Amino acid sequence: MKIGSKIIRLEEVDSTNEYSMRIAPEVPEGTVVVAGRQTAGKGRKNRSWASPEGGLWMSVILRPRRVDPRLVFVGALAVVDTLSDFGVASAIKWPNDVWAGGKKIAGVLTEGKAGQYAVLGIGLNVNNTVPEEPEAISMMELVGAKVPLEKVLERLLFHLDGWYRVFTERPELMMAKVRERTFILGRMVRVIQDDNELIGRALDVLDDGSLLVDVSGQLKRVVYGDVSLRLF
Ligand code: BT5
Repeated sequence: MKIGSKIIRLEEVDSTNEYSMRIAPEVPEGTVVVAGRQTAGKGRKNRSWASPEGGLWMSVILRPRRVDPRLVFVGALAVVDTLSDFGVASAIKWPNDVWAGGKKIAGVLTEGKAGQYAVLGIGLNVNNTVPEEPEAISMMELVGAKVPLEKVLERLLFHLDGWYRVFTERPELMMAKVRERTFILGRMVRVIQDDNELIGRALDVLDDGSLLVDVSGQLKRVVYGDVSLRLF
């Protein structure tokens, strides 16, 4: 299985994740869906994801052996490596964002049906801007010129394929890299999960993907999920 050996290209779609879930039962593993724009791009908890022309909006259909929330890091690491190929320094904001230049440049959304398929969706701001999101930034804004979108996709697929292999075979190695690439460690964070909120210092990303936070001397493990994280 190679990620991207089959690519479905759409000019416009509601959401590449939604589309991928519709076709997942009938396509080979590693199939990629990429769209020029999304009319209903989504983040977690049905937050909306701005997906105008010029960005990279894509999903890959996978059939992992078991449900593993760490799949999200395959996407985040692949984005960081791709950006580095274009001279853009970035880092992971646990759990599912990639930040560059102090702003959010990409988001990862994993979904799926246990035992059947998983969809790994990535939104990366390339030649688009997101004027309605003050915290968003794009490659074009950072590089100061347009970036060849097709090359970005090519590099992203290459890195996704590599990291997916590591995730499958040596997840602890992948987590070591996540730890290295996460910029929030050592910083004060506010973690919001449903009605719960905690404030503390982010200490570590554990091998199971959770975040270790020091809350006034008490160590708390925050499990990956629909967690929002604010920095101070
Ligand atoms: C995410 O959610 O960051 C996951 C985004 C995944 C998008 C991809 S695009 C391809 C695939 N198909 C889909 O429909 N989705 C995936 P979350 O952590 O919940 O963050 C969402 C928040 O990010 C929003 O509430 C906005 O504040 C902000 N946001 C929206 N659009 C953005 C953009 N283009 N760039 C940066 N931030 C954005």
